[in-house]
Amino acid sequence: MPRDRLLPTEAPVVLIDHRGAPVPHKEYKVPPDEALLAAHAALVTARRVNDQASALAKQGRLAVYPSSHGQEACQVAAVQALSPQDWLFPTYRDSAAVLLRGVDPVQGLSLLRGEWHCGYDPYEHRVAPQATPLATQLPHAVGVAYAARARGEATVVLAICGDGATSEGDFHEGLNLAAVLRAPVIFFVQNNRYAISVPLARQTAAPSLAHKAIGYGMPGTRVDGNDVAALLAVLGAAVERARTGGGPELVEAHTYRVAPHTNADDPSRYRAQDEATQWHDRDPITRLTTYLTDHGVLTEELSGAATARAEELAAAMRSGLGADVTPDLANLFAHVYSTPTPQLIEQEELVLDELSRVI
Ligand SMILES: Cc1ncc(C[n+]2csc(CCOP(=O)(O)OP(=O)(O)O)c2C)c(N)n1
Ligand SMILES: [Mg+2]
Repeated sequence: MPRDRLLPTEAPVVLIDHRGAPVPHKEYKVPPDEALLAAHAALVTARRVNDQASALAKQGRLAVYPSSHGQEACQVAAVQALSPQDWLFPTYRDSAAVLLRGVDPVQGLSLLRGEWHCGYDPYEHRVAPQATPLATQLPHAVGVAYAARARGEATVVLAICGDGATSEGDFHEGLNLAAVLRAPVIFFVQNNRYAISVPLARQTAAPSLAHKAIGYGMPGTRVDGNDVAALLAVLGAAVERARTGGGPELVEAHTYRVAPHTNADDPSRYRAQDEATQWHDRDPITRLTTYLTDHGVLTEELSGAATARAEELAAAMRSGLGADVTPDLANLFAHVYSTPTPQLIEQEELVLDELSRVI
C-alpha cells in the first residue's frame, strides 16, 4: 500500500474498541475471521506464557521476568504480521513473541534463567537474540534488512523497542540509516507509557513517538496497542509496503505495562494504583473475545482448544525450567568471537582461576 503521508494520524488506529464493537476506518479494515481466531488463540497462549514465567520467577526458577501482561496484542501481531522468511528482533520484554514464533520455551527463557546469553539458534526461526541493552538491536535489524535486499531476498525485518528506547542514540542511528537505505524494516515501538519508573511525559516532548518518523523521512503510524485487529492491519500493511520496496515505517502502539517492570520492581512507588486498574478495562483478550463471540465466530469448543494448547505450553515450561541447572561458566567466553582474541583468552584464564578458588 503506498503511503503518501509521513505524519501520523491524529488518533491511534482502532478497529475494535475496548467494548468489543467494530470501528469503521477509511484506510484499514478488520482482518478476516480466520486471522482473528488465530490471533485469539495466540493471545491466550501469550497471556499464559506471561503468567507461567512470572510464577517461575517467583519460585526462583527464572532469575528475572519482564512480563508483557496486558501487551499481548502487540506480541501476537508482531509475530503474525511476519512470514517465515522474515526476521524478528525482540527485546527482553518480548519472550511471548519469541515463543509464539516457535522457539523452544526452555531455550527461549534460558537468558532470563541466567544460563545463556541466547539459548536458541537465531537462524532456526529467524529470531535475533533478545536485546537487553536498549535499542542496540535496531542498527543490527537495519543491517539484516539491507543485506537481505542486496541478496535479492524478499525478507522484511520487524524490530521491537520500548518508549524509553526511543531516546537512545541507537534508535536515531537505526532509523536514519534505514530511511536513507530504504531498508525493508518496521520499527515497532511498544509505548507502554513507562521506562521502569520514567513516565512518557519525562521521556519526550514530541506530540507522539510516531512523529519522530517524519524527521527521518519515513511514515509514522499510531495504533491502539490493545486492539489486535488494528495492529494486524497496520503492521500487515507496513510489512507489505516494505516487502514491495516502499521502505521502512515506524509504528507506535499505545499500550500499558499492567505488570511491574520485572518481578524485582514495585510500581506503587511511582504510579497510582488506579491507573493500572483503568487499563484492565482495555484488556486485549477481553475485547477480541467479545467481538468474536458477538459475531458468532468464537465457539466454546474453539475457546477450549486454545486454552488447552496454552496449558500444554505452560506445562512444558514448568517441566523444562523446573529442573536445576549447573551452568558452565566457561560459556561466558565461548561465544564472544568465532576466534577468541588473546585478551579474551587471558580474561577467561583469570576468571576461571579466580572461580576455582571461591567455588
Ligand atoms: C542502554 C541501556 N541503558 C539503560 C538500561 C537499563 N534499562 C533496562 S530496561 C529500561 C527501561 C526501558 O524502557 P522502555 O524502552 O520503555 O521498555 P519497557 O521496559 O517499558 O518495555 C532501562 C532504562 C539498559 N538496559 N540499556
Ligand atoms: Mg516502556
